[in-house]
Amino acid sequence: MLLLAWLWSCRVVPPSKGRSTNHGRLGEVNYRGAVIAAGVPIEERFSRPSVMGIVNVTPDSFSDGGANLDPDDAVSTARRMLEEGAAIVDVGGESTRPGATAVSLGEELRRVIPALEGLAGLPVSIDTSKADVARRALELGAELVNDVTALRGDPALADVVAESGAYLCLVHMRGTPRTMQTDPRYEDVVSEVAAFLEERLRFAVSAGVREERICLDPGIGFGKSVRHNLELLHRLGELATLGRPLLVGLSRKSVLGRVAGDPGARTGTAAASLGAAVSAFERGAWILRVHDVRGHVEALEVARAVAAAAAGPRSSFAPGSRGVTLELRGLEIPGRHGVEEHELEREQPFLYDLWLQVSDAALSDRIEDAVDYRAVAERVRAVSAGHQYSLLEALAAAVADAVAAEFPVERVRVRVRKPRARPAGLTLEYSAATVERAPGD
Ligand code: HH2
Repeated sequence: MLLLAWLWSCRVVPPSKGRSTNHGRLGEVNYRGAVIAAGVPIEERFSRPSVMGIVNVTPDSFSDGGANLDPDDAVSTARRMLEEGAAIVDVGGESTRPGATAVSLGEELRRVIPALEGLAGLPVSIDTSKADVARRALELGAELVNDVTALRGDPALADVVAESGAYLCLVHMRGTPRTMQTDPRYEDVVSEVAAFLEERLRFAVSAGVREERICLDPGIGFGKSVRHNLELLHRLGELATLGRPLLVGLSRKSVLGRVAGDPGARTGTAAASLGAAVSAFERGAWILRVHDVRGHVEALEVARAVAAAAAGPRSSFAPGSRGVTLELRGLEIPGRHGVEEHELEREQPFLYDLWLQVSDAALSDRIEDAVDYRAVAERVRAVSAGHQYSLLEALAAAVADAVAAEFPVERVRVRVRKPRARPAGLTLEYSAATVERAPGD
């Protein structure tokens, strides 16, 4: 059972396509159903970072309201965004700016359908909380449903997404657009947003949406003060540990104008948006939802190249690196490691996560070119059983040393987690140590 669960969690991440967006692949793939049917995980469909262009077919969106209300304008804006390097365009017919009032189903359909028809065959996301709008958009070729209510708005939406096999973005929002900015308070905004997204992720999966189709979004500006938004960005890495790609929408939002010194700002500039997007990317964002596509594509391309170069040979797991990464996640092996007396006496579960970077030879699809997962798991068990380690880092290093020395990997990263650690009588979700090794280190 353990082996089955573990094998299921093994994922192969193909080499990056080099550019920061993959709209270039459009010529080769018919997105109207083909990708959905093929079941490509969202992290393979979108390389990191990817840009999502915003096309609001609304009269009242906080920044581009009215600019794309005419379907012809919406279509030409979307086409331009795709030409400029957006991986997808997000078409919405209802503003969710603070204070916005809801629009009827009929009105939302009237706004978005002509635009979606004009974009047939192009990569489109539908920004809606309504099942009927999503259904119609998916029929017209949309491949992603971007729901700012995270499946809490319309009870029928989960089924529509699950049945279609579409990608799904779950967004954190406190309250509704009408009320969300009235004195938002959190004890710890990051852990509360993380707990919410984790719960919505579980809900979506239980409703039949495949986890690998889902991305998560902290919902910048959705029921958050300036400080909350900045803290969420600063600690974005903590949300990345939920294991799903992060979509982040900062573009032109008021937080940027307020940081720039105007306490009453309702928008931020394009330049501030670029800076914020790069910062979000560096902290783990995968897809950036933006109005100004060309600038973001260029800025993020530079940020990606810097991240890849800075990684150098010591950390080839950086975004954009080439090669194949195999992931073995959540391998559970009981052990007696720790500094406390009781830890040495009583077994407790340890979770091992391994990232194995292997050469492109593994793409040959020949078993003899592959790494034998079962043998790796056996080796981890043997290292764990062979010695009682006081410290997680020593245990992680011993596993990494063994795997780097004995398997055909170019690099290995090992994380050892101890769930429900209790330092000083406080409960942690887990404590962990991570070690990277290459053969010969
Ligand atoms: N922000 C807005 C709308 N949809 N979706 C996701 N996933 N993430 C976001 O941050 C997000 C979103 C609000 O921005 P915008 O669409 O530009 O404005 P409006 O809601 O006024 O149309």
